[in-house]
Amino acid sequence: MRFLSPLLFILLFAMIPSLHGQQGYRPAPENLQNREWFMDAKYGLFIHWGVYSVLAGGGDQGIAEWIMNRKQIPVVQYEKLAGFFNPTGFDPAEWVSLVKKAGMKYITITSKHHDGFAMFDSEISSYDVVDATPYGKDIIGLLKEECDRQGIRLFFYHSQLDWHHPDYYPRGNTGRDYTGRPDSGDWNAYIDYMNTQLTELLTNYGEIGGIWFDGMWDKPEANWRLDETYSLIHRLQPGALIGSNHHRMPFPGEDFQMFERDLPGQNTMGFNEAGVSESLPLEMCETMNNSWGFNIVDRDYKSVRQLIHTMVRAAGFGANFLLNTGPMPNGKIQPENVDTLLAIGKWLETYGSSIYGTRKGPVEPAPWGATTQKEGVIFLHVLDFDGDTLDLPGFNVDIKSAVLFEDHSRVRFWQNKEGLKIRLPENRRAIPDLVITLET
Ligand code: JFZ
Repeated sequence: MRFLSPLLFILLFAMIPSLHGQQGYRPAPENLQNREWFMDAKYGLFIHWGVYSVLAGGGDQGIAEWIMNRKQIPVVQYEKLAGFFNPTGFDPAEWVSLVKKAGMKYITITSKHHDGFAMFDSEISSYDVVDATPYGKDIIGLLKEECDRQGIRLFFYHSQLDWHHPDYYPRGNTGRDYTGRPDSGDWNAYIDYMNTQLTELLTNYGEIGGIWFDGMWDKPEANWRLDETYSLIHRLQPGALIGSNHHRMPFPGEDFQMFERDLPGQNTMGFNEAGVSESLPLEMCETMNNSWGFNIVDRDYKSVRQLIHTMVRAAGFGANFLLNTGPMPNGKIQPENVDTLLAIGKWLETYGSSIYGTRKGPVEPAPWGATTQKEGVIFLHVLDFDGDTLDLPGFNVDIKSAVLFEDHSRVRFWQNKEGLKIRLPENRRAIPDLVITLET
């Protein structure tokens, strides 16, 4: 044992960098600043857009950006989609203005999804929007310019999983034999390729918000060389925030933790089993129907009320809300989504100060609602509660006053060692969120 343990130690250490991110990472001051900005921002637009939008889900519910894999389309056939991608109606100014009206502070857009197609001008590949489509313009570049103009931060969703690249080999759980790729390939050449594309994204478009990784789950045991990738990003842009949708606790080098279609700590989806980081910013993503990319038959839209509730509950957990839309192949945002975004934006025009710049409140979100707080005030968000008196046992912050957020009218409350009781005003059924301001 005495001989074995140092050996084991060395072995383990040799493995750690590949498995566990950027060793010894210390976020730069601008990174820490951006984390605060991120937590204040609270609300962003997620955009899944690629050549798959042309197929619009193929008439099946629940298929969009996964259509290549779900319908087993070989690479040579799938590549033809690029020839049909001509979103002449794409107007970045229209998109970014919508984002602003929606009350959102940032955009996270797919620079590359699992299908491997780059929505930016890549030197290392011709499988990109500039080289392979009749449109021929750099979508990411155009959007970034407009974001800079209008003061919106841009993040890139970047898939580590790649169903197109031949060197993504040995293949993982998806994108397997149907793609028609050779049964050989150089994994390290693939990682080099990915890092080159990331370098392009981090050097050709000015300052970006960060990188939202996805796809490691396709090959959990592979050597993703995360240490190298994360170091590269933080070297090129120390302020860029890195997150990864690996459904595990954040690895060193990651700057925020994300939750897919679940509130932090909840697991209705079955894949959100990781815990919740106590030190990093959090973000929850959700989509407006059941698809990320554009699906023409998926009309299962969530209501404005439902989405406001999710945003408020996320804020009650201290998490951002990243709400997704899948633009159509003509370059337009689905009109139903535009309506929803504007309605939530209208709500935020009034209630935004109880969301933006807040941190999670003193009691955890519960079926009745959630709490948020900032300097000197706690916001009580009553979402689903029919009674007259809201009982909050365990609420132990001293309250000076309680008023209705809307009109500052007085709200009765009782407080003792056990907690807080609030008498709620009547006629509040139609309100998506009854906000009460507690002065501390
Ligand atoms: C991933 C992507 O596959 C999907 O297309 C979309 O971009 C979404 C935001 O992120 O979704 C996943 C990834 C992994 C699992 C589930 C959904 N998983 O491992 O269970």
